[in-house]
Amino acid sequence: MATRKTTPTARKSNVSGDELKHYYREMLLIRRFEEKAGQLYGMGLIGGFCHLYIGQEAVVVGLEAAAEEGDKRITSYRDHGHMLACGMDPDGVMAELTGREGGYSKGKGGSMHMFSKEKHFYGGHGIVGAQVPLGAGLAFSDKYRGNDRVTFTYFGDGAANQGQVYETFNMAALWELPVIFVIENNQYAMGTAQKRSTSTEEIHKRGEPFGIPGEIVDGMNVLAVKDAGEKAVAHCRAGKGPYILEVKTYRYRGHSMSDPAKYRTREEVQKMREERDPIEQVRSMLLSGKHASEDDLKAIDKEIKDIVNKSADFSKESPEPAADELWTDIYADTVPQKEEA
Ligand SMILES: Cc1ncc(C[n+]2csc(CCOP(=O)(O)OP(=O)(O)O)c2C)c(N)n1
Ligand SMILES: [Mg+2]
Repeated sequence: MATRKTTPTARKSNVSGDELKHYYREMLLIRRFEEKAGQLYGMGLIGGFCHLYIGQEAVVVGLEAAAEEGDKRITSYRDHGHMLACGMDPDGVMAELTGREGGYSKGKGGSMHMFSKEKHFYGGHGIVGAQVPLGAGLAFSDKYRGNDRVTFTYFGDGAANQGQVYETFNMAALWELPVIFVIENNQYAMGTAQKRSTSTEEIHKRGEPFGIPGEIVDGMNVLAVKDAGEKAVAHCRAGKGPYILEVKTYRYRGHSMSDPAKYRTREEVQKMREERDPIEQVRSMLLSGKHASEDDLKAIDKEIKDIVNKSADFSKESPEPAADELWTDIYADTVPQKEEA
């Protein structure tokens, strides 16, 4: 089965300034939003678990650039970036983090349990790997309905060692489901480095026994991610079945908010930030290609800061849900029907 490496500098020369600015803005929104979430957590305004996506922004922004209206996405608990990248409202996401009525799950779900039917975002899942069969199920629903939508099913390098992933690979290949399995390989599963937990470094090859093609992608380079995403999407839309993208990335912050980080050195993190940061890469492309000036970038920074501050204000001002909300939103009251041809 074909596997290949994506060139990190893919399409550097023919990318437009507007496209680069779009990626810059989207990645910066995620980064600033997550930094603010970290602050609110420190202030005691966010309860429970909270897993930040800082460092991994190019993965979801690159893949969203390859998606079209109606495509679906589902992911793990490290999910705020995915929500923002698919166009969910930062106010609603932040208010859900603080457990308020204005949140996407009316304050009843929190960080790991948000959904948007409108944006085709199916969570937010706290059980490691659980979203993988669900993602194949979403793809099955599209195949059943006869449309050409694809589902992006994101999971981590740690989750990739779970049995249910391979049961899913088997069914997805057997039924030629339009699902892209995106392995966000940030090199750690909580405090366990990939080399301690995983028998082979090449997770993208794990689809081979099922006939699923896979490739490694430079997840710190948004252009490389978009290119790989477009290829995977074309494969799925053409009815050729599932595709695996192992996107090599890195998380700068702890696994969740309480992480002593004894499993890696400060120097390792610092080196990644200094040499591979996805936002800095786009920033320097914008400046060196004269697509934007320092002042243009400052204006974007300000625009993003305002959006994030507004979401933080909203998340503090929105009231807590009423106690009788405990009894609502438990069962679905409509069953989706097959679309007319
Ligand atoms: C079934 C299950 N086992 C264990 C856990 C505890 N746990 C939460 S995150 C995690 C590590 C997952 O790592 P990875 O898949 O690499 O994702 P990352 O956190 O790096 O994004 C573990 C073991 C869980 N939530 N669910
Ligand atoms: Mg991981």
